[in-house]
Amino acid sequence: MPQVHFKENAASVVETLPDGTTVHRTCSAGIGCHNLGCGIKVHVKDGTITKIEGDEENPITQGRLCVRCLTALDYEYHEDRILYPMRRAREDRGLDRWERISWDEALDEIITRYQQTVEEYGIGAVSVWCGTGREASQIHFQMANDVFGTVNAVHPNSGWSCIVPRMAAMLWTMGSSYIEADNAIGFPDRYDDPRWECPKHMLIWGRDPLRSNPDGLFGHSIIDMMKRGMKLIVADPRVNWLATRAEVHLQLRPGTDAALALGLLNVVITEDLYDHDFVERWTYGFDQLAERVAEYPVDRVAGICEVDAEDIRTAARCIAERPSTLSMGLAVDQNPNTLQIGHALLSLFAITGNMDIPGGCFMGLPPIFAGMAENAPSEEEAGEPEGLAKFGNIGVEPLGHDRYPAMSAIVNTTHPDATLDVLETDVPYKIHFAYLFGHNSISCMVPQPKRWLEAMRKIDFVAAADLFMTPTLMGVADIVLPAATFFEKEGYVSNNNASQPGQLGAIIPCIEPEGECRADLEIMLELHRRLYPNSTKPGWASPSDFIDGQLSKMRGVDATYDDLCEHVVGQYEIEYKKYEKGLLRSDGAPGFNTPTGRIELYSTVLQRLGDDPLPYYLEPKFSKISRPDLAEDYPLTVTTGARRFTSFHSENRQIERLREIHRWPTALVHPATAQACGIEDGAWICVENQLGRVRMKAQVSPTVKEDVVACDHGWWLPEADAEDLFEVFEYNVNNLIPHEENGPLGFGTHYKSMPCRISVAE
Ligand SMILES: Nc1nc2c(c(=O)[nH]1)N[C@H]1C(S)=C(S)[C@@H](COP(=O)(O)OP(=O)(O)OC[C@H]3O[C@@H](n4cnc5c(=O)[nH]c(N)nc54)[C@H](O)[C@@H]3O)O[C@H]1N2
Ligand SMILES: Nc1nc2c(c(=O)[nH]1)N[C@H]1C(S)=C(S)[C@@H](COP(=O)(O)OP(=O)(O)OC[C@H]3O[C@@H](n4cnc5c(=O)[nH]c(N)nc54)[C@H](O)[C@@H]3O)O[C@H]1N2
Ligand code: SF4
Ligand SMILES: [Mo]
Repeated sequence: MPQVHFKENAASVVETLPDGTTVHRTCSAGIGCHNLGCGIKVHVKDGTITKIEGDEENPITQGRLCVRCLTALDYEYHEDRILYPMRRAREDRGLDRWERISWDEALDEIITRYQQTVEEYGIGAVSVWCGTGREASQIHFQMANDVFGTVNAVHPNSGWSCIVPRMAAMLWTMGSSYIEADNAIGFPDRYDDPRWECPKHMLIWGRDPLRSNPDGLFGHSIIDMMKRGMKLIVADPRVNWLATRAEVHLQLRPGTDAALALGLLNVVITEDLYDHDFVERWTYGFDQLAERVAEYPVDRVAGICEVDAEDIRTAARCIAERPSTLSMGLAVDQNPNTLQIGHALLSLFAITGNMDIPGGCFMGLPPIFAGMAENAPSEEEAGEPEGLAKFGNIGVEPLGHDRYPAMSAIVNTTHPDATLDVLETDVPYKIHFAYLFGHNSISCMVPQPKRWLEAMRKIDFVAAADLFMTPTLMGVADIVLPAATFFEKEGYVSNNNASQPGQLGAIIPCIEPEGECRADLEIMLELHRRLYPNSTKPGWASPSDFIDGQLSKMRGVDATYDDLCEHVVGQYEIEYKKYEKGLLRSDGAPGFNTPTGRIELYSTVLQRLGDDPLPYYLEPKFSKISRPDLAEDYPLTVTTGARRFTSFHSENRQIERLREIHRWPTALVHPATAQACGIEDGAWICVENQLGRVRMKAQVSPTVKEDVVACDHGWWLPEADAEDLFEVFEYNVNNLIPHEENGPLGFGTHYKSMPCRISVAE
């Protein structure tokens, strides 16, 4: 069992400078980022932050910070921050008619409306919404259950197209939690540890970690490993910085990922480059996989993906050299073919013997993520959720799970797309109450945002907590609560909610909250206190109390919040070849945590869930091949959402220093295409398809394929008229993305491959 270990502090947690300034070491989390825990030093003078710098004592981030953390001061003290609870009449939704109220008034109203809803319509009418990766998302599922007593936790990202499909593929075919490229994250001396080996190659697939630092893989660790000799293979329709340094850049047609992955498998098998011993001892279904991949010869795949056949062969040969590692990104999820892309890529690294070896693909214990039943603490350990117990709806499924039962096996939210159907039709019942935190659906998360806005407006009462007024809050909220930043609250960070061991860090408050801001956790504890005044449940008295409870449920963690604060950050010990040692299965036997005990190249789980047990390719539903009729009007392909350094989804648009770097929503257009359409660099253009249109600034650049347009996501203009919802529908690229075009089991959608045309905007 990997344990968390702490390095003795070389620097004190709080240092006082001669002028009285105190310098606080803490972990950065969740304003303008996920809860990632980059080491940060905060200079405070007379209760005000004066300077921010990287914490070189942090063994993982070693002093590096991105531009969003470096400008966090501008965020903290921005004049637009919401500082007090506010209310507006229901008929004023969309209008800038807020009145300041007290916390008591706000909480009383939320509770009254909640209780009325439950009394009149039953607990099913209550919903709790959350976005990505902040403190709110750490506690989302539990608070929906424990405080609000509902199973209808909503995360409306179409097809749950963010990390969950990857996790499903990892869990169902490999029996593992998040499988990440081994970047020596758990060794105190990192890359110098003799147990670690530098990967020969890293395959980076639909991910841009230099900009995104996604869940557990910091971009800087890729650079560190490149300095030690690691070479890159990049599969991406765009030439990003890493692709310019790659041995092979597979510049595939958007959405054709599964075909490419099957082509790589084809080379490895036909050229006999696989690890026979590993395949024999540890995998299930190799012959069936070999038969399936025979349907994807390299020349066919090269045609589908518009990639050079020789490049596919070279890439496969590189990956077969051990150790090699895989970094899969969001493009894997944002595709209805998602489970098959994941399955094929993981199988590729499994049969080449790259799983769970030094410098290979690091496997994790089964996840404590999203309330997964198998790994959740027993009811006895956790205590019964008060809310659920009160309404006796334990076992009741979240909305949409009747149509997409596979969702229940991986995540405890409603099915995202089915949620819109329910809101629009009131079938099987109407939602009357919503609490939103850390979530900006209308600017960012949902496709067809106008439909969602209209549907959310049908909800009788909406309360929401955020740091800034957003198009979503302006559009639908009745009560707004001011949320605190990580400078102002207690908390913790852990990679992927501890499903993939990495670091565990403390969020240590260093200033008093601005105005009357409160942490999401504090707000939940207060609501719990008011709703269940007689509760004796341990862990609900204070944030640190609650965090202690969370930590005590984590495997390999024997620390309290105070212990964490003393050291700021801890690392998980790394253990390789866990499958040989009985460390991956709940029964302690050697092997993998799958029904056959082996890595399932032929997945008995997918078969049971009703999908093909072997990976296969699905042509994108609206592509020029599937829909030549659409291609006549919309000959180009739009891919969306490649991350920018200067924003986190819809956040940070208020920060002038960041807007100076990247001011407008931008579309990358190839020079040949720009010329054909009469578009000049920097021109405002209209990007449109059969579903809608959006305005973007053209950046004419040879970094995209000739017939591909790559658009920013998450745009709105805080400087625009609030009552025009900050012009969100002018600039939100999700106008072009379809509702409910998910894969067979309900996962993935077309955020990264839709048809479009472009023209100079009027
Ligand atoms: N700065 C910043 N960092 C972030 C975020 C942010 O908004 N801003 N968001 C966070 C979140 S929630 C997430 S999920 C992660 C995601 O972060 P990543 O996994 O890095 O994902 P993206 O940036 O969406 O896209 C990565 C790459 O996929 C490429 N791509 C586009 N279409 C396709 C395709 O069809 N196939 C393939 N193979 N590649 C394609 C893009 O060109 C891009 O280079 O980032 C997190 N980090
Ligand atoms: N076209 C397209 N659309 C996409 C994507 C794409 O690649 N392309 N990416 C998708 C992905 S992967 C994701 S995860 C979603 C993200 O979708 P969302 O999670 O809805 O997006 P955010 O903009 O991060 O919204 C978070 C909101 O929470 C607020 N906030 C920040 N910190 C806190 C906090 O501590 N407490 C509270 N209460 N509020 C806080 C922010 O101000 C912001 O308004 O977007 C998806 N949308
Ligand atoms: S990844 Fe960048 S923005 Fe995010 S916490 Fe780390 S330094 Fe800050
Ligand atoms: Mo995401």
